Amino acid sequence: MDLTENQKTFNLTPHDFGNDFAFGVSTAAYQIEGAYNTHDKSPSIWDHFSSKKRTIYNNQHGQIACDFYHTYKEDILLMKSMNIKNFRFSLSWSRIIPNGYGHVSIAGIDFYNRVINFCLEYGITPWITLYHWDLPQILQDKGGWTNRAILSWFENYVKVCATHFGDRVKNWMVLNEPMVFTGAGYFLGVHAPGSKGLKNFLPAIHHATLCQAAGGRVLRSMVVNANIGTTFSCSQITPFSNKPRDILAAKKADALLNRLFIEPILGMGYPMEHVPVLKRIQTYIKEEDLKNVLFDFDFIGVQNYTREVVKHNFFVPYLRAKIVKASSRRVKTSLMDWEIYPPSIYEMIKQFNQYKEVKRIIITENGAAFNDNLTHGEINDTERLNYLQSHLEQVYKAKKEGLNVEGYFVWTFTDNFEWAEGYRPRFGLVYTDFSTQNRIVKSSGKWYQDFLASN
Ligand code: GCO
Repeated sequence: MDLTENQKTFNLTPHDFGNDFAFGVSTAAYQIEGAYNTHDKSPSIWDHFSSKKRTIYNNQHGQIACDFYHTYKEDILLMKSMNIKNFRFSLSWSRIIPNGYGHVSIAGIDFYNRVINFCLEYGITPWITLYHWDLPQILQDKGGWTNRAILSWFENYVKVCATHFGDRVKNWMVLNEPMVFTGAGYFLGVHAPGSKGLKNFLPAIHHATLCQAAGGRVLRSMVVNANIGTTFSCSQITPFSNKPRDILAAKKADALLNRLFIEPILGMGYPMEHVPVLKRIQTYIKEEDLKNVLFDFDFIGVQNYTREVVKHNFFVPYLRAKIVKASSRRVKTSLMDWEIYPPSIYEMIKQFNQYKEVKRIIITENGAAFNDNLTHGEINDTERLNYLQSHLEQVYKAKKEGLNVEGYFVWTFTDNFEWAEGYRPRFGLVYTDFSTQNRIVKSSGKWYQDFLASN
């Protein structure tokens, strides 16, 4: 493999990041497990949403995905062979409690016990995300995240998970990217459950904010020595120009995309000054909520992929701000049309370090999708290799400046179901041949393996 310029200059080892720095990989239940109706598992909102026509690229779905439900041992052994010591995965609520808040599935608990035990047997630390977007459809039929009852449903779900797994799992994340699952799923309608408008978005925001803290409290009360976090999607927001209205538009977008869920945790409330429409959340706020949205997380998961360039646009309701697509800016992009802009991860580490109450920051997702071509049984994914190395260099820059960052998890291990885009975007360090379920370690995966072994 010809080394690119970037590879010739990349000379970091894990040692440079400090002994307590956690390197790993991140995945999510609906994107990898398959076994969508095995035993008594009930449909999730993604099973339901992807069963409808034209919601997912080429009408694809996660009924099989990477078949991790059946291949978990092989995949974990492959991680072991790649020197990966930290594995982030999520639990499927509808596999564990099929009716959402009652009967606990023996088969569901057994599956995750087998995954956890196999990880521990091979010296891999499990990092569990409780909610990565796959709400039981049966709860969505009762309003899902727009129904305040989700607070008790979610607390019960977390208690069940803590009861069964808390003796062996110490690293937990409560929610994955609430901005995305409320925005795409309850405002734009482009993700499950496909709801739209403020009447769904605003209650979903508040109930997710309540649940991220409530989930933390349940874990704190039930799991000894728990390391409790929650995760946020975040991108550096750059104004399109120095015009005051573009600078204001960028501030509005930053408030909505980067601050909306972290600041209530810290007692700062919702960032209404730049997004006045958020004042309408008052409708859903009860007196006790003001303290119940607070929680002292042990770490915050920062999930960064790109940056956004934003300009004023009068015609965009509520925000008057619009993202300027990367493809129209003639910049390097990934297959998702996301600009490849490594300094964004540095800027986000810096921005989240400004919240003095945040104890630790872990990059719980970073990665990129490219066209991965299988050539003579190999995938020479140089673009992904350069992406990962250049982003790690930015993380190191932050670390060297004394900023708080204590981990880096690559999104993702194997190519998997990329939500509305289906299987077209491949993010994996490992290639998934979905027709055979064979795994082929890509050049980026081989590099990560060597990097993790180097010191
Ligand atoms: C997210 C999700 C992942 C995605 C990944 C690539 O951050 O949106 O956590 O499930 O697959 O980010 O888009």
